Amino acid sequence: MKFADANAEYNNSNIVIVGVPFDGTASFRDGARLAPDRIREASYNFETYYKEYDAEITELSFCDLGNLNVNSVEDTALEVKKVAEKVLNDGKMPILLGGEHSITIHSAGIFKELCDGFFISLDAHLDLRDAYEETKYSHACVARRVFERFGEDMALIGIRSGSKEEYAFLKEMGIASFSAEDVKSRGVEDIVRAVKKRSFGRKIYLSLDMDVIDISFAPGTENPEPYGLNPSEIRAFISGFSKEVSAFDLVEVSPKYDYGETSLLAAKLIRDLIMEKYFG
Ligand SMILES: [Mn+2]
Repeated sequence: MKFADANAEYNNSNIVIVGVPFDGTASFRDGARLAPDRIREASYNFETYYKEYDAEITELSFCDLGNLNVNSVEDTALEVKKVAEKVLNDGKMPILLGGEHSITIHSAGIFKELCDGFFISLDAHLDLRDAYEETKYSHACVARRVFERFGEDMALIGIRSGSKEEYAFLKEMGIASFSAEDVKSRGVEDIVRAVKKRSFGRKIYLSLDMDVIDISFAPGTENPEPYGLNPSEIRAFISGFSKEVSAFDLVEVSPKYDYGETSLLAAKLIRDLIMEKYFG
């Protein structure tokens, strides 16, 4: 099954959706490997017409390449790099449907190499561990690996969980981060402005870990955290960054712990990003 309305040929597409059904480093709950297909199913719930732009999503050309064949950390690294490299080199925007957050390490790495842009993660977790359960490519090490590539060209938004050591590393390295509380007290627009002062209009890789959203709105994630952002706030971040976003991933949905609401929200946010980018 394809993502709804992803009916264009690859060559004519501006946006390319790819599923990455990998959750091999899951440490609490698993199930993210099931997410790409559940999100695709959920995408058929929504209207093609967007009143706010008076436009149809079917006016846009995008395609869905299906799922990568990934079973280990090694083939995930290889396959994600390969497809992200091709799509970016062809001047198209990749949208990766995770899968767990570790997939971002590989696609963001290629993005840095090819586009020299800025990285933004919407995530409850710092993910700044150097290694976790004996791998450096764990979902708990994403921001650390990204930092090694991007340095100061990154920002973490929605943070509310990390170890003492991770918070110390964050501070020591001066990584830009905005807690969920910061978003509540300052508002989304102010945070978007602050991040854009650092990204200087460069291309953005946006990684949306669905656990940034409060557990009550997005219960089906691998490592849920209370006191999170609400869907409208995420929608506002997508609006704020959509023009610069040139690569996107949505990760950590676990359909095993979901009655469908998390996949539905994921599908809607992807559709909104696509529309906002071209009609916003
Ligand atoms: Mn997370």
